[in-house]
Amino acid sequence: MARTYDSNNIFARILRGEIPCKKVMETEHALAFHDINPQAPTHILVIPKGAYVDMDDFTARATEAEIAGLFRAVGEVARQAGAAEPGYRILSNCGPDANQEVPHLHIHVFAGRHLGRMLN
Ligand code: IU
Repeated sequence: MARTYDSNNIFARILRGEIPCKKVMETEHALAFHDINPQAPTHILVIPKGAYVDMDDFTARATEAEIAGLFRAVGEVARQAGAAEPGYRILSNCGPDANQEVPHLHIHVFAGRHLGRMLN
């Protein structure tokens, strides 16, 4: 069953402007900002503006425009970071087994070093 959205989670508060972030890009459907605890030289989080807990929730309820908007933003963020070449990794933790920390969908964009086979 889908998890309930907590509108006081930290990323919801960032979206409402209650907490600052190091913004990278903002579009109609997405906000991108630097991760506070970067795991690579480039570590950016891209989040939908809508209230979605995780990828499961997003892919079940989001509109086509929201889905396209989020993924366009991910690609754009990576290009702007100069990461399209030599490459980057995207990752989204969904739920407790994936150790999802913040219950608002976020896509990690890692770049700027050789990333090995997996990040955990
Ligand atoms: P996770 O996929 O839910 O495990 O990742 C949450 C990320 O959010 C993690 O990389 C944190 O460093 C990051 N983060 C942040 O950028 N700003 C914050 O205020 C908090 C977490 I709390």
